[in-house]
Amino acid sequence: MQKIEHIGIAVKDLEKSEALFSLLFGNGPYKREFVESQSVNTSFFKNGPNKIELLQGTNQESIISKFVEKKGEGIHHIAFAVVDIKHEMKRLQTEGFTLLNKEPIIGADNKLICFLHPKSSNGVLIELCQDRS
Ligand code: CMX
Repeated sequence: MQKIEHIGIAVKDLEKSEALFSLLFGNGPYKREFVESQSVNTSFFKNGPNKIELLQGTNQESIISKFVEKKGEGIHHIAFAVVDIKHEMKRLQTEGFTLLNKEPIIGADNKLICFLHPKSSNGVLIELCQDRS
């Protein structure tokens, strides 16, 4: 497990939040992406070495829409970079963490990803990210 790759923030209105975070960082997003597998529209910001992903659900059934409905806007997950996602998935499963994906899936920003259930990690939704390029 390596550095924090990004922090995901669930929002209601991506355009409004893009404007807000652009003011916060003094920079606009460097990328917008629709992630079909997750039913989300995303917007990525870089601030120094840090990366922030804003997420808005694309329909009512989206995990992000449900999260915002239940808990309100805010930090949704912390993603960690990994070199070999399959190896990390095996290791973490052996250590007792609950994996939400049996196999890595394709996520935003050209990554292979896997989530750990927050109930197995002290209430924090953790994402593993491996570069695809
Ligand atoms: N962080 C911490 N806890 C969370 C959470 C989150 N992001 N989302 C849900 N929970 C908690 C809830 O508070 C709830 O806890 P209680 O039982 O104590 O109330 C419990 O998990 C179950 O929550 P739920 O609302 O019933 O939601 P589900 O069980 O249907 O789904 C989860 C929860 C984690 C399995 C689901 O969100 C998931 O599969 N996440 C992984 C995929 C994902 O998050 N995709 C969106 C991001 C995509 C991207 O980054 O591109």
